[in-house]
Amino acid sequence: MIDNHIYQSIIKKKAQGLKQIAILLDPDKLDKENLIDTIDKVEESNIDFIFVGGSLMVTENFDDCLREIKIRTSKPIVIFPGSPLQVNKQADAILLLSLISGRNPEFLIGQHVIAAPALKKSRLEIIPTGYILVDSGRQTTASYISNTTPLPHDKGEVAACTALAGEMLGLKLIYLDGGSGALMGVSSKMIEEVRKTINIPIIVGGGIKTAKQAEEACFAGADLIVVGNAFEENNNLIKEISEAVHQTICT
Ligand code: 1GP
Repeated sequence: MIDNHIYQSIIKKKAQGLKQIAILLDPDKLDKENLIDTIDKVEESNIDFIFVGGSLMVTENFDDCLREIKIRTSKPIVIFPGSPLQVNKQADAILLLSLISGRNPEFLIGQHVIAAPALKKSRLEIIPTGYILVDSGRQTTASYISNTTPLPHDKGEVAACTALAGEMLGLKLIYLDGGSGALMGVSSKMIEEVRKTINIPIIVGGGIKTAKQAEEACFAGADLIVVGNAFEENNNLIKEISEAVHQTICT
């Protein structure tokens, strides 16, 4: 798929003031039975996207996991890659992440150069995304692996300037992430400051465990919420949180 219809669908929903939600699946953490059960729950819910990825690839499940998801659902599959090894043409799109909160050239451009030929061949829809890792109260795998310092939790103005620079550089989405299993999610204040500063859609994830947290992030200006750990722990939350997100309309 080489058009940009997934990105356009996000833009369209944003223009209507509608909010969206993605479940994040980490193939390392799911055996086949769990995966099938989770996808059944996703099918019963109004989850908009299935994000697949992880900081590491400890198992060899990545390819099988994507195949299994594709068999069981027609929801769009978007790779949220931890490394160039996660480029896989079975998905529909990939977030091409530039870690703009960090100052490690490998994650700003180095890995992208390595991945570029495989990305081109994959024919995936490529969505250039400014990834802003926000301090969440403890070191996360993402900050450790990327060898970058997360943006301070209470520095909304730094997040806003970082996002603005990303937008000016032509990035299409900004992802504010506390990191997987964050103790504190990204604050509403930070989301609001970023929302006031940029026009492109904002993704928020990391540590969202309840419908209330998801709603607050939406009201603050998030366009797309990502939930991983909370759904892994209790997949009955998939329906509840996705309904809460869709009921949040901001104009
Ligand atoms: C992590 O934003 C994602 O990069 C999701 O985080 O697993 O904490 O929901 P959680």
